[in-house]
Amino acid sequence: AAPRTVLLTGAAGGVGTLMRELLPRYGYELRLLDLVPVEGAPDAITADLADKDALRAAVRGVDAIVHLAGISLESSFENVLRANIEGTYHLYEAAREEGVRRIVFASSNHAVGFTPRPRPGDPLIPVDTPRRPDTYYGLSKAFGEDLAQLYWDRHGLETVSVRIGSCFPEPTSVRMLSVWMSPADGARLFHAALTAPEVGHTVVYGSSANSRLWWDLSSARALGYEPRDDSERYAEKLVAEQGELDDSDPDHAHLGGPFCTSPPMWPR
Ligand code: NAI
Ligand code: 15L
Repeated sequence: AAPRTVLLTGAAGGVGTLMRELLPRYGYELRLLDLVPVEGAPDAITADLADKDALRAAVRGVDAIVHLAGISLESSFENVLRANIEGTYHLYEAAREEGVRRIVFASSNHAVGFTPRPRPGDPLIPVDTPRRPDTYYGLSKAFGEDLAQLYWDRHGLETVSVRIGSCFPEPTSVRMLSVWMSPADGARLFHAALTAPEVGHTVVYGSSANSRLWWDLSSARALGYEPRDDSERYAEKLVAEQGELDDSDPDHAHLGGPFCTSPPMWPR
């Protein structure tokens, strides 16, 4: 049966705030969790991914989990280890113990960030391209994907790992014209990932149908995802402001963009 009750971790964050609004339109009842209180949601669970008892209670009785919580930029190895590597492990353990059937894991393009950026006419980057993390952050997402594979192979717990490009209301850079996932397409993709009949562990890229797309969306489309947005309508303005990507600029050489050279740092 299609999942109804879904735990949304990281509900106070940027993507969490967007999905809190959009996913209920597909009929889901969301249970929210974050390290910090979720504005306007007094019933949200305030818990750290390090708190095993809280996670066990949070996943009890849900049909599926959309796991967004964690550090979403580069940070010290110790911070990334605790929040993203150990935290994701604790969540998978709680899900296994409570018999949750499926997790949608917010992976990132930064798991493959050092892959050279395809130039116009080059083939799109496939999902099975070798992992090339660009940061400790990207490394933690590569770990999460491997953890998901382990829990499928050993325990039959299914995951769709979504290597999100950039999920924000609008693209704000020329790079984002290639990697943008509109919030509405993000909700479409999460819904497809929650409802596709059998997924095992499936890795997909999370983007809209951008004219300048860098990677292959076929594994996402195979889940039933039909993106409707294209960042190209923002292209004229962004290119006028910033110019086209520069082949000689190291910030523009790889999928991960500036994460490969001077990654934005997690503030806390
Ligand atoms: P965000 O930083 O806005 O939100 C992350 C949330 O996780 C925050 O509300 C934070 O309080 C919570 N959190 C952090 N550590 C926690 C812990 N130990 N226990 C419980 N909660 C904790 O990030 P955003 O942009 O909403 O991203 C959501 C997820 O999607 C992240 O896992 C991120 O890595 C991933 N992602 C996002 C992309 C984007 O374009 N926004 C691109 C690629 C991946
Ligand atoms: C990510 O993984 C980050 O969480 C997000 O804040 C963006 O920077 C995004 O990647 C990106 O590559 O633009």
